[in-house]
Amino acid sequence: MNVNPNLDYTPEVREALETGRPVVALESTIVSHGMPYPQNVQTAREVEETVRQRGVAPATIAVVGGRIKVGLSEDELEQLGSDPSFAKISTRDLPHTVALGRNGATTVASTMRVAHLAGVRVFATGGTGGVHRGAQQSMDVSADLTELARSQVCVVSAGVKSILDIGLTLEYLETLGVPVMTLGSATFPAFYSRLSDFASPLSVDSPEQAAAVLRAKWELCDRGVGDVLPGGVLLANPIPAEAEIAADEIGPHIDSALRDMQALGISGKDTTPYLLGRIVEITGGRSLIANIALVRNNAAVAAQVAAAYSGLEMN
Ligand code: PSU
Ligand code: MN
Repeated sequence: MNVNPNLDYTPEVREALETGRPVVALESTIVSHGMPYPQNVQTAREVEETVRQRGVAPATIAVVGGRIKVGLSEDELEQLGSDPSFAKISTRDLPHTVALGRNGATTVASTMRVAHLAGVRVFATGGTGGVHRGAQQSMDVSADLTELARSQVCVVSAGVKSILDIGLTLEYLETLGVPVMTLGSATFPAFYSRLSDFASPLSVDSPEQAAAVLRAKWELCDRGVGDVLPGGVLLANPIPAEAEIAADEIGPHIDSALRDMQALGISGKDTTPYLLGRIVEITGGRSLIANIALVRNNAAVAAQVAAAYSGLEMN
């Protein structure tokens, strides 16, 4: 177990890591900046329970008072969901948040980095960041993508939202050498919708197959002489059919949220939180119901992948 002096583990996560039981990492920006209170805290608790029910320890990751938490207490989870002093922090922000003793909610990128440090190999989220529409001008490409090329973590997500340019996001991941595979489908999913307009670069039929790919990937990164080239894997998991909002229905709402954002002059790291909140408003809360369903579904799959991977690791 990694004894990095900046990391604090909950007893549950510490015990799991010490005894080789599987662990699933969970991000915290989705709680603080991705959903309204109190549904955010309730969802975070349900997601942790979903993971536990499969015999896997949940590690929700955030920075509290400069300490990097690998697993949160009940009180910390409540604080994360309700206290506006939790800034959205990506990988670049981690050192500053730690050194100045601040509170931070970790994005997919920074959660991956912490999971990597802690030796947690599987991570569940809702949707990952990607190449933003108009990135040819703005150069707005999420650090989630570059982190996928570095940290040794499998991210389970429902694909990327069409607030992003899905085609360019897939191109970028190809350039970075990140395996992108969809569970049980040949088509890459678009978060609220099971189908995007893009074929998935790879697919797998089961969590066990996904775990086998992780093992092969990481075996191929290690020359056995200490120079490891890790990097992650993106496992896309389509939203459950009963919760999906079809692409032609959500598409116009996303376009109108993007227009509102432009009119307000919002850019940079505020883009994603603004759009998520605005789409919930425009859909009268329907998108939030879909979001909660897909996060829980991703947590269930991540737990299965983590369990299968830890079985392979022991062989
Ligand atoms: N996409 C979603 N829901 C989210 C996010 C993205 O569908 O909650 C959050 C995640 O924390 C992700 C971050 O890591 O937004 C990406 O932000 P940016 O585009 O600024 O990199
Ligand atoms: Mn950005």
